[in-house]
Amino acid sequence: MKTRAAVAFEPKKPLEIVEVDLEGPKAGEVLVEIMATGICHTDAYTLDGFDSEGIFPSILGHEGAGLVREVGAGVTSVKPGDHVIPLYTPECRQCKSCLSRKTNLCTHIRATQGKGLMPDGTSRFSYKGQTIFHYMGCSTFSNFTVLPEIAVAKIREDAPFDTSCYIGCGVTTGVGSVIFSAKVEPGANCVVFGLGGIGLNVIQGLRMVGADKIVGVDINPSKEEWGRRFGMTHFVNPKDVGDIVAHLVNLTGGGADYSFDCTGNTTVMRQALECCHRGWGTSIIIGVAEAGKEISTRPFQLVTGRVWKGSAFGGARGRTDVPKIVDWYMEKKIEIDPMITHRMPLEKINDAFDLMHRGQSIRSVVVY
Ligand code: NAD
Ligand code: AHE
Ligand code: ZN
Repeated sequence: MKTRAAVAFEPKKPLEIVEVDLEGPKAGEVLVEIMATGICHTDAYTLDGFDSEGIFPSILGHEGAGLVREVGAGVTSVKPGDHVIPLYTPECRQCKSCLSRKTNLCTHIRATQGKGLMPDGTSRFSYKGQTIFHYMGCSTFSNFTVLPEIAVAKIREDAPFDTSCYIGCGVTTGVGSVIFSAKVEPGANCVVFGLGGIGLNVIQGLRMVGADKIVGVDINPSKEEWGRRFGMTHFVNPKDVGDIVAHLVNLTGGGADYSFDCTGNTTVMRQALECCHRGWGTSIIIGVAEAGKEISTRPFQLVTGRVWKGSAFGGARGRTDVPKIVDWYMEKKIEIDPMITHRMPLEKINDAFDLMHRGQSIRSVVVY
C-alpha cells in the first residue's frame, strides 16, 4: 500500500512529506493506522545526527497512538479495530530480560530494531524502490506503519488519540521514572533538571507520589510557570546562582533524595548526581547524550553513598503498564492536555522541531 510519511532522507535536513510504499504485516506483525504522534526531543537528536544508532533515510517518530488495521499470521493479542500505542520498548514476556523481572528492557527484537529493520531483518518501507528504514521500531511519522505484535500496547477506546499518544514516550518516561525506576517515597526531596516534555512529567509523577520539595532547574526562565503548574515547589535558573550544586544541596536541606536529568547534557548529569544527599541520594539519568559524550564524577561521590542510575521508557513494561497509565490519565490522576501546546498536520511537522529548539513548546502533536 501507499502511505503518507515524513521522511528523514539526511541528517540535519528538514523532513520531506512523500508517499512511501509500505508492505503489509508478515507473521507476528500488525499494520497500524497512526492517528496522532508527538515529537520528542529524541527525534530531534536523531535528525540532528547525534544518535550513534541513527540511520538514514528513515521514518522517525516513536510517540504515537492509532488503530490496528490488519494483523499478520499468528497474531492473537490484538485484532483490527483495536486502539494501540506503539512501543519502542517492546514486552515479549519470554526473553531473559522480561523473565528476570529486573528490567523493562526486552531484548527479543532489540538487535534488528537498532538497525532500523523488522525482526526478520527487512524493512517494510520503501520509496522509489529505495529502502527506507524504521526508527525505534515505531516510525510514527508515517500515517500507516507495521509493528511487531509484542511492540503494541492495547489501550481503552475512549482515550483520545491526540493526547494519549504522549503516553507512547514522554508521559510514561517521566511518570514511570519516578514510580518504576526511582520508586520515590512520599516526603522525598527531589530535584528535576530540564523542564521540557519529560521533566514536567517527572514533576507530575513526584506530585502524584507525594514528594515534599520538588525543585525544578532550567536555563529557560519561561519554564518556571510550567513547572509550578504541575507541582514544582521551587525553581532554580542556574544562570542566577553561583555554584548550582551547593545551592541545591542547601535548598534541599543537605541534598536531594532523588534527582533526575531530563536534559541529555553530561555536565548537568554530573550536577544532578552531586546535588544528591550523602549516603543515599539517587540520581536517575533520563536524558540521552550525544554520541561520543561521557559522564564523569569523583568516585568519592559514589563511595559516600550516592547512586547513579538510568531509566529508559520510565522503567515501564509496555504492554502491561501503558494501558494502566492511560487509565491514570482518563481518571485524571495525571494531566496531559495542558502539555500539548501545539497541534499540526503532517505537512507542518518541521515546525514542531523549530518550536522545540526555540523552547516554545512542551509537546507538539501531529494529527493525521
Ligand atoms: P525538551 O527539549 O522538551 O526539554 C529539555 C529541557 O531542558 C528544556 O526545557 C531546556 O530548556 C532544558 N535544558 C537544556 N539545557 C539545560 C541545562 N544546561 N540546564 C538546565 N536545563 C536545561 O526535551 P524532552 O522531550 O523533555 O527530552 C529531554 C531529554 O530526555 C532528551 O535528551 C531526550 O532525548 C531524553 N529522553 C529520554 C527518554 C528515555 O527513555 N530515557 C525518553 C524520552 C526522552
Ligand atoms: N540509540 C542511542 C540511545 C537512545 C536512547 O537511549 N533511547 C532511549 C529512549 S529515548 C526515547 O525518547 C532508550 O530506550 N534506550 C534503550 C534502548 O535500548 O535503546 C544510542 O546512544 O545508541
Ligand atoms: Zn521519546
